[in-house]
Amino acid sequence: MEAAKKEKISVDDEAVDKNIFKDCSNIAFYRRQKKQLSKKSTCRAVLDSFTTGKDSTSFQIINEATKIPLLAEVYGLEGNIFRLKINEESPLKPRYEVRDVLTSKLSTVRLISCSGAKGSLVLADGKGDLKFHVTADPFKVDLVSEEDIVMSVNSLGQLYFEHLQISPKQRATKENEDDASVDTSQQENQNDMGLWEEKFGKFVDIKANGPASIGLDFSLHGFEHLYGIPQHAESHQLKNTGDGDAYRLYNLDVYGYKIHDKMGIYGSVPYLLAHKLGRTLGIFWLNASETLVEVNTEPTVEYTLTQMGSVAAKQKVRSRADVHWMSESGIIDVFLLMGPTPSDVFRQYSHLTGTQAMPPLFSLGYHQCRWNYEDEQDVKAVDAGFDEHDIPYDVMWLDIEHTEGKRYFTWDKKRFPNPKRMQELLRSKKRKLVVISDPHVKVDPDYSVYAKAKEQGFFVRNREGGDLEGVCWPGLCSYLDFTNPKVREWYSGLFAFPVYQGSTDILFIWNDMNEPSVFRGPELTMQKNAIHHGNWEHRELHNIYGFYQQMATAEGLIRRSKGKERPFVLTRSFFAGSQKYGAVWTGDNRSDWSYLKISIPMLLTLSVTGISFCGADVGGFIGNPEAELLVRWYQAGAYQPFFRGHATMKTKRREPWLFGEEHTQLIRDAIRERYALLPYWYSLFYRAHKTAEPIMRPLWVEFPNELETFGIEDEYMLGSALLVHPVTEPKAAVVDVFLPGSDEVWYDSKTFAHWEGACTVKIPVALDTIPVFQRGGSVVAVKTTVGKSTGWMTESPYGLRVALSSQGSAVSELYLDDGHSFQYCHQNQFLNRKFLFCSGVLINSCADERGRYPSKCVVEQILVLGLRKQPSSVTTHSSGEESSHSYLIICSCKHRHISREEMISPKADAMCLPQAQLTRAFWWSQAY
Ligand code: NBV
Repeated sequence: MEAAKKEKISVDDEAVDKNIFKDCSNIAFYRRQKKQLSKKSTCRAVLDSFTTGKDSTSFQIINEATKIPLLAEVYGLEGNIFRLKINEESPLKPRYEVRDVLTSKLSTVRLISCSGAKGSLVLADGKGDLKFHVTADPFKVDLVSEEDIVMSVNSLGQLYFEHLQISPKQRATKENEDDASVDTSQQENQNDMGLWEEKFGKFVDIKANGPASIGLDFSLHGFEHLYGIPQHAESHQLKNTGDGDAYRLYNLDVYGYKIHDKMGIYGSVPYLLAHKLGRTLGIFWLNASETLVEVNTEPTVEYTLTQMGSVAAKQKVRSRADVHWMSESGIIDVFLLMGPTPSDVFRQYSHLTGTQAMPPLFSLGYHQCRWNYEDEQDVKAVDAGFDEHDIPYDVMWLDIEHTEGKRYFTWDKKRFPNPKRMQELLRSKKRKLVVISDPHVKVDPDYSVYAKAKEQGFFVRNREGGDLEGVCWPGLCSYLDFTNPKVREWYSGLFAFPVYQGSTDILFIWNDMNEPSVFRGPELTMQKNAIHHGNWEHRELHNIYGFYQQMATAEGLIRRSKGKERPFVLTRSFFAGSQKYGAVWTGDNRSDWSYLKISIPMLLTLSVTGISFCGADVGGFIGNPEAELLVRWYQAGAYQPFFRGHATMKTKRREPWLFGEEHTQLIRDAIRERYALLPYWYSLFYRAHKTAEPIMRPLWVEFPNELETFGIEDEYMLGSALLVHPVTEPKAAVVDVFLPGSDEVWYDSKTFAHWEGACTVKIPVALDTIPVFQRGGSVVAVKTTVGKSTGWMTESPYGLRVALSSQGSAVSELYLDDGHSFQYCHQNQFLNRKFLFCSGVLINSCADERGRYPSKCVVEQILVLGLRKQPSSVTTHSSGEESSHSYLIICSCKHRHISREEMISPKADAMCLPQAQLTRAFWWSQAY
């Protein structure tokens, strides 16, 4: 075991050894596709074969070289989505289709065929303006909206499908072999092309099913800006891929990953978004095998076409983005999300894969982690340190060393002799504990988890049929086969309180190493020919393995509470739809400014692909941050959805108070700022859960009609009200902040200085500055006092920060509930309030009549920014006990502009209500 640890962590300060991982040139299916596509053989759709069924329209596609028929199925889905499935018409055996990702409620719309020109067929849903236009020869599809071709499929002729074949060995023994069924081109250079066997270093991948790869191209007309396909340590906007430099989607454990690189790291969401003025699109490629994505954008060019007399006729060539998807196996199952707006695309994607789970409130607080907190005493001391230094925090984390020899679900008896006592201490502080649970299981017949899983055949198997064994933290391990529903059910049962000895209801879970990480495996992961439930090879589903572990864990936490409590599960590996099960973090980053900086685009990319609850290790996992970097990282992390400090075992201790009083104060301020904003965060999570709006939003999402925003990734919107521009450079004295929107007003959230939008402002920054700007037209709810943890703040009063638009109005919603149970959805126990400021009156009304929740909270402070006239009086009014409406009326008789000083000290102009009046204005608690 010690050897295993050394093997993994000896590289602490070294760059990633990229030779451990493949690049495109080492990937046989990539080489095969490239070679075959260069031959330009075409495909044609057989128009006579078109049949319309209840849900779909299907037709045959024939590749002119192989003559083997493919079957294409087209579905119209509710809400402007097309689904195109292409499979072999009669495969030798079934090909893998991803399960458990799509929500069960997908509703189809009947597509009707309209007449097309000769040699084509047009399908439309009869409702909208969208058409699915199939050209037969060569086969291509155009998606047409209002006579405009928005997207084409296979217009570059890259449809590629390797048909399953019998192996050369079987063929040799088979008499009367049928030559016609063999794609002879695929037999060429067998060794080099990795058809039945592929080598990488000392690893040999023997492929029982032979070559099975697929591919297809998409051209997006008028588009230059593409986003999505996490996870890469890369810019938010996708870059063009040169030769052999595709974005790789293959979940891998890459310790201290290199940044600005397209190699695959921990998770994969095969979903890409494209945006241009007037339209946003999505392409969701539902395939869980290794996938490569090539991207090529051609910007708009204007060129002189002809010389007619003295006048040169200019022609504008539209920009275009080409996207080429290639996967090692499975089928083509692609969803085309037609927008047209960014929020439409978010909603469409959530119809397919679900929305962000509503998290328990505590998980939005600050998390303190380290590999490792040594023992109960250490936990106690760190916990007390937060109180001594008056720093709020919610969750203490324990890494792998808390277990008995890395046997998850157990406790190291020396270090943690009494885990319940430790949890009671945390409970008394209204805090929680998160412990790690990895997917590998130590091979040890005396370890009950191992023994039971072994007995029931719950491990992934090797190609010989035995349990697969690999090396990980505990030494020799087997890996639970989470793709098997029975394994998931059993595993989720392990979290039951009587089964998981020493656990209590304040204990939550962290799934790590679930790519899965296998130390001596190819690319540090599981060999592709390992066998899963249903006899599927690991290659078919590699990218979804971690998804299934988080799914089973979340289910386990729900079950242990008899369905009452919301789970919290953090996962390192993920797939499309992981948002339904909890949070994701960006793995083993480094204590370096460049990693702080890249955390923003990495999180923005996760956010637009549905995973809103995401974060990066604050301080950087590997290395020792200097105080300035640590402070800046806390400031950035305070404004990112998942906020956890974490560090690897070789680093110096770095609890927030270990860097001198000045820095302690700065970190305290950053964390307190996070806690003050909790009502806003919680409301954003509710929106993400209900309507799929991302929480961290790239500027292009909020300002889709402003070209300047499309490439910005050093700042972002938190919801629609706050613009955050974290400082990510050392010794910064000033940051350039772009404030979008020509009709917007922006207020500095600390100084209240304001600017009109559509400009870049130079903001002077000191070490205590977190550049955050409130958008005019918004109301941000805060807590006016901060407690030791979220649990201490349930009854603390609210403040409202009303920032007026140029028209003098503002609006927003505030969501609240008990913060932990499912009562909000089962019993409507929630409150959703709307604040509207208009013509000097702030109206607080109910935004969702179904909700009921008794809250004792009062609003004790209202700050109005941007009043043009000084108020002469401020009164509150409630329309009676029974009513849920109340009003704050600001009367202005003197017509003059208010000075900045007056805004800053609101007492002078009565913008801040006296306590007595406000107590009468605690709308929600009066109403219920
Ligand atoms: O469990 C130890 C670490 C963990 O602290 C880290 O957050 C994970 O990303 N884990 C990886 C395994 C080993 C890292 C060398």
